[in-house]
Amino acid sequence: ISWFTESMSAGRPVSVEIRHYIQNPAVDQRSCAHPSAKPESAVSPYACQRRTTLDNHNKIFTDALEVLAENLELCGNQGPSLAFRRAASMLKSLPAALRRLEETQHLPCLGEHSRAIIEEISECGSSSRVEEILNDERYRTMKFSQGNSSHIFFRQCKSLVCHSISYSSALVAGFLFYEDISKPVSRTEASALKIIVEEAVICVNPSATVSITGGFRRGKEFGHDVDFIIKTPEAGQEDVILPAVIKRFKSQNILLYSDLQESTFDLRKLPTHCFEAMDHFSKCFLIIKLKREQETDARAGKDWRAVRVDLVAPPLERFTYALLGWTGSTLFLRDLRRFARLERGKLLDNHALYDKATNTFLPAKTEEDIFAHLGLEYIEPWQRNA
Ligand code: DCT
Ligand code: MG
Repeated sequence: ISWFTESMSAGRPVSVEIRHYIQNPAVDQRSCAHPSAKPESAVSPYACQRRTTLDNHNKIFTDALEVLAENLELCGNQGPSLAFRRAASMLKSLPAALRRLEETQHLPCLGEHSRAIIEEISECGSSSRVEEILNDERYRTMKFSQGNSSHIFFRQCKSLVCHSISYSSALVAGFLFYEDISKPVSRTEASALKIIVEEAVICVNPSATVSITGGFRRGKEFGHDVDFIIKTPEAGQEDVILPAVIKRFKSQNILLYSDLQESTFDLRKLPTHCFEAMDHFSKCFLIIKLKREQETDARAGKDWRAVRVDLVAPPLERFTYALLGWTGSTLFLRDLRRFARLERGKLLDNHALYDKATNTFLPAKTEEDIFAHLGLEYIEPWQRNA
């Protein structure tokens, strides 16, 4: 365990569990319950069969693997990048820090490259390849210039473009509010936005409700945007609510940018086989002016910041699938769909769950119903941080 205590002592105190082990050398190693120690407590290769909270005990490894993944993404190598993301995600789900390299032997999602990185960090405290990337001009320009904001801006543009908004209008909005939208949104700011969105939605339709989704529903303290899902009990209301909400934001003078995507949802076209694509629900991508508590901006008179907000309004009978999809994380959902298809012969997306064996759609009133249909233990939103 020397590599561990050495590498950990740099940034964090040695964990209680390690101290316990040091103080009780006679303790049978196998009785120190560690997920990788015993085959019967094997870690699943699917993120949807793991509970991944924000309490990451292997940050020293996952940070490094995510740098590698991010660098590959910036170079357009999505496949190899995903392998590093999967490795990091699996390590995040472990209930304790890795103590010995041998513990990785029974762990899934670790390819030759990920293992080599773990080994090097175990022995030297850092990875030379990761250090190289962190010092690389290109990577630094993307990630660190102007206080870490370019990277987030890049993500913002990527996210707007993913949502198939025209590049030019997204870029114009991105540049206009660059400084603000490149700063992370806090949970407090997300709660303030929820009040604003709720007020507008209820004003337009008193029977509609608003729930926060995305990272904040999973318990994150910061996000790059705030995601909301709107539930309308009357059929057809989902198509008219978003234009009305946008109109209200405009009249309140808090709308800085909006892109409304009208619903292209068609029940007859289900099941879709295109799982990575955006869903067909009515949705909008907004930049909203959020009043600050204190005027912290250097430029006098600016008592607000710009925040990216996504709203989605699915038809009532699609709500549960949409809620599950919009809660993420992206990797958790990717694996849930993959598991459904490969292990259960079912097709899951943000619109429906379809059983290929019986050619039927499986109904779900709650997220628990979807997990039950898939024969999976229920995973709470705060355990979906894969
Ligand atoms: N999503 C989806 N279909 C897509 C893309 C995303 O259903 N094609 C879901 C996955 C997560 C959710 O939408 C919100 O997306 P993000 O805001 O990008 O993710 P996040 O987890 O909320 O991240 P952050 O906290 O940084 O906002
Ligand atoms: Mg989000």
